[in-house]
Amino acid sequence: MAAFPQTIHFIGTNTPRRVEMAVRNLDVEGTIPADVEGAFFRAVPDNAHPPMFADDIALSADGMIAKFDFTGGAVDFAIKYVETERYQLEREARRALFGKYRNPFTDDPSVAGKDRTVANTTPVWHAGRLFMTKEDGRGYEVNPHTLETVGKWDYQGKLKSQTFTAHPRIDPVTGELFFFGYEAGGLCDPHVAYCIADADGNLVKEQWFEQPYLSTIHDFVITEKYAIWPIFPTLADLDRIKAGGEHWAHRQDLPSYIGIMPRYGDVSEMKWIEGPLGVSCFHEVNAFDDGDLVHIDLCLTNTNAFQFMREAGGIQIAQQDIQGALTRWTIDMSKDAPTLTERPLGPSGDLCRLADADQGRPYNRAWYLSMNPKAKGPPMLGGPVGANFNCLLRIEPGNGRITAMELPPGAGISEPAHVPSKEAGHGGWLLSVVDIPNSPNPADYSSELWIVEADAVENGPVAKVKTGLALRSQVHGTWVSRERLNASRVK
Ligand code: V55
Ligand code: FE
Repeated sequence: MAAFPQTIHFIGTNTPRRVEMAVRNLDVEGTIPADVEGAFFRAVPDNAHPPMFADDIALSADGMIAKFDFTGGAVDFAIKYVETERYQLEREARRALFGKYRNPFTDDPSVAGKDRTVANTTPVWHAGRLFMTKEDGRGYEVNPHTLETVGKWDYQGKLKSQTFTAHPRIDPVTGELFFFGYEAGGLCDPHVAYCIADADGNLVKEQWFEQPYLSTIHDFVITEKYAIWPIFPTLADLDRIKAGGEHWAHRQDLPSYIGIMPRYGDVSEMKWIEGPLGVSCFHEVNAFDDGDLVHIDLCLTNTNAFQFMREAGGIQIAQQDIQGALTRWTIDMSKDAPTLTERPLGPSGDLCRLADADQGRPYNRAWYLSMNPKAKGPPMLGGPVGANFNCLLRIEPGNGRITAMELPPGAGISEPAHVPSKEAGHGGWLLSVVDIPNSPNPADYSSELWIVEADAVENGPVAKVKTGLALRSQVHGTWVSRERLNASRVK
């Protein structure tokens, strides 16, 4: 078998582990809070086979679904591949058959026309079902108890979009799932499907609109009144893809835009508002209505955070030189032609987390990951962009108050999940995997799940769950309570 390339996509916390397993009764240091009763699901890209091309990237790796299960203070761990069509074909062949990231023209001819998605980005829970999602295809339903793959999810044949975002938004009051899919009609289609599934999981609305350019739309936001797509100039080009090149190339010279329409409205009501040139964002924290004003809080950078998307656009900026800020964009919807105003809220960072109850509403706290300016030495290698964050921030966007949890030297942290508390006035808990180096060998680290009081991150963890393993980096995770797990559709 060919070896894995020794690039940032396959070393450090991106070292292929490829092990499906289940371990019971992990070692717990400290006490698991009684509120933490349920499951923390994580999406973990982990190549089942060495890639076809040496310049392959972490975003192409096969999706694994991982689960930390919390029952009465005991913690069990399990991880399993999502058995996508692609995974099954490659398992049968015992080698990679799909080529470059989002480029079907580089595939082995035997898999022409087959589903390329690896379902490796976000576990999504809605209406009693668990899905593994990636923006280039439809989601796959997964059994939340056994982690076995149930199959591709298309709302009983109703969904027309060929894609489903890894960042849908659930309204905490109505229970509706608001989602979209871009390149909805297939490769390089400019149409975006905007969809709503009701609280019972029925697809009740699907409309398509055209985006102003062929951008990568990773996330979107809702408010009580609006559905909002901030988009950024990282663009696809069919000729480049046909020539075997990259799907995405970033452009510093083109504007960003906000597409905004009433969330229960018609796509013909969409307004496009121009934003700053050359900026990029993968994740919005939240958005909310404030009279006629709409505020959108986003993890903004001055260029694309992924090196391969910058390089395809001829942009040479080292990872550590990227500038950014947690940023608030505000628009006044009482104007016929609204414009965008911008102000910084906090330091640069990404992998933000909002309490589910605050989705689309005015809010006074959120969490995200950042680089600690006081940390000595280089960041821990690995993760989607090749360098792991090393600091967890809590921000009060109303007043700018920021508190931080720092990590041991050289450690990396992945996106936190939030567990609400049943105790009135208590802000709940954050769960986050922290990878702590054991030796100078970047593949040698210990993965621990830290539980932190959500409103007192500066105090550090109240409990550490020791896996005794070096786990491959996750992308996103989600918390599902015991009540919801017990009421799952798949038993
Ligand atoms: C992202 C992640 C992806 C992807 C596109 O975090 C964007 C951003 C894990 O896969 O395919
Ligand atoms: Fe994401």
